[in-house]
Amino acid sequence: MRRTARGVLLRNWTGASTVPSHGLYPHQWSWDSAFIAIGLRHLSVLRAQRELETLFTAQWEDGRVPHIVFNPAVPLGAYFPSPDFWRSSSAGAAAGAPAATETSGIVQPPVHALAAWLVHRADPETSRRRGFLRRLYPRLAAWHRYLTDRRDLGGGGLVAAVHPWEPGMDNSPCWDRPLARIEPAAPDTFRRADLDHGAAEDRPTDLDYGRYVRLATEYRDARYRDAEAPHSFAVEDPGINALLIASEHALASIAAEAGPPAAADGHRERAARLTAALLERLWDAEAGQFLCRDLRSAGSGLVPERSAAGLLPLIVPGLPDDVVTALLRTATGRHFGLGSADVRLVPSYDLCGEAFNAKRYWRGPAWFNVNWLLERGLRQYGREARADALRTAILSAADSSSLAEYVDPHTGRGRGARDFSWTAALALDLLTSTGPPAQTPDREPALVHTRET
Ligand code: 2M8
Repeated sequence: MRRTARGVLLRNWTGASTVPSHGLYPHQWSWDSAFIAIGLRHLSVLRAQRELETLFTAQWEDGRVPHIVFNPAVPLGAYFPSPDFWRSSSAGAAAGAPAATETSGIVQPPVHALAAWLVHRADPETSRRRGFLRRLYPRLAAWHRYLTDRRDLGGGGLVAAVHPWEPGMDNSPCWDRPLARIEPAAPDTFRRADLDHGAAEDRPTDLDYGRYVRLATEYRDARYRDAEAPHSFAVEDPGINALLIASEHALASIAAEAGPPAAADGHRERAARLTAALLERLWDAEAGQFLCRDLRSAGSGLVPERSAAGLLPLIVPGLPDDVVTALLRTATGRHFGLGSADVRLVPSYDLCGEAFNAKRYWRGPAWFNVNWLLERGLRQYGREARADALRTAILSAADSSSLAEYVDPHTGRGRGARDFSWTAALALDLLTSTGPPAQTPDREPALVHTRET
C-alpha cells in the first residue's frame, strides 16, 4: 500500500507540483495540493514544501489563491474551463492576477496553513534552513485576509463561496436551490472535457455545468472584483469556514515560529471570532449538524440539506461539548452511518436524502479527504476508538479501490479517477503519522530527493 501510494505521488508529480490525476485533472488544484503536501512530507519534505510554494507563486495581489494553476504545456482542450475561458492575466489584472501564469479566478477551501504547518513539523530543521515558513507566512496571512475581508458577503463574519466549485463539493445537493435561480449558459457555448475521462452518470449533469459556466462568466466579466461582481450565487459553507478556522490556528503556530511575534495572538483571536460566527450562523441544533446558508434566498435562510461539510467543523478546536456530542450522534446515525455495518466510509451527502446517489460525484459517494478530516476531528475530541476504526476503513477502501478519487459509500467500490493524488497522499499520511496508540510510528527515511531551489 505504501509502495503503491508512493508510486502514484511520484508519477503525478510534474516537476514543481502534483496533478490530482493525469487524465481528468491535468493541472494544479489548490486544496488538492494542500492534501498532497500533507502526504508528500513523508516522502520528501522538499517536494512537499515545493508543492505549496508553487501554488503560492500564482497567488493574486488581492490575496486570493486561485483554485487552478494551469500548466502551459497541457493542450487547451484537455480540461474545461481552460485558461482561455478564465483569462486571468487580462480579466484578472485589476484584481492583481499574475501576468505570467494563467489561473482560474475562483478559490477553494483554505487548507494550506494547516498543510504548511504539518509539512514544517515533519522536518523543522530543513524548514528553518530554507526559510519555508518565513517566506510562506505573509502569503498565507494575505490569503486568509482576502477571505475574511472580501468574502464576508453576508456581513456576519463568515466567508461566502461564490461558485459551487469553491467549497470543493461541486454538485452537492446543497447547491440545488441556490443554483435553481441561475440561468444556465447555452450548451453549445462550451465543451465539457470531463466526459472524455469520466462516466456521465458519475459526473455533474449538463444543466449543472451550464450554471457553473454562467457564474464563472459573470465573475470574469466583473474582472474578478468582489465588490463589483453580481455574485448571484453566495453561500456560507461550513466546510470552507471550518477549514479556515483550523488553518487560522495553524497560522498562529506558524506566526509564533516564523512570523512577527505579536501576530500569533491576532490569529487566535480571529479563529475565536470565526468559531463564534460559525456557531451563530450555521449551527442547526435540530438537525444536529452545521448547514449552509444561502445568502441570495429570501431571508438568507439555512439550506435544509445535510452534506458531510456540515460535519467538518469537528476539526475546529474548542467547540462546545453539546455541539460535539450532537455532531457525533449525527455522524453515527442513519444520515451518515459512521461505524455501521452497511457503510464503509462517511458519504458526502445524507444517506436518507432525496437527492442521494451513491455514484454521482458529490451527491453521495465517499471522499478520502472528507474522511481524513473527520478522522482527525474524532481524534481531536478524544474519540480514539472511532478514529482508529475510521482510519482502518479509509486505508482498506483506498487499497481495494486502487486509490480511487471516491468510492460508493456502501460497497467501497472505486469510482471516478484511479491513482488519485490526494487519496494516495492521505493514505500515506494515515499509514505514517497516526494510528492506534499501541502501534509504533513507522517513519521511512526520505525516498525522493529534489534539488533545492
Ligand atoms: C473536482 O472539481 C473540479 C473543478 O474544480 C472538476 O470537477 O472539474 C472536485 O472534486 C474538487 O474538490 C477537486 O479539487 C477537483 C480536483 O481534484 O475536482
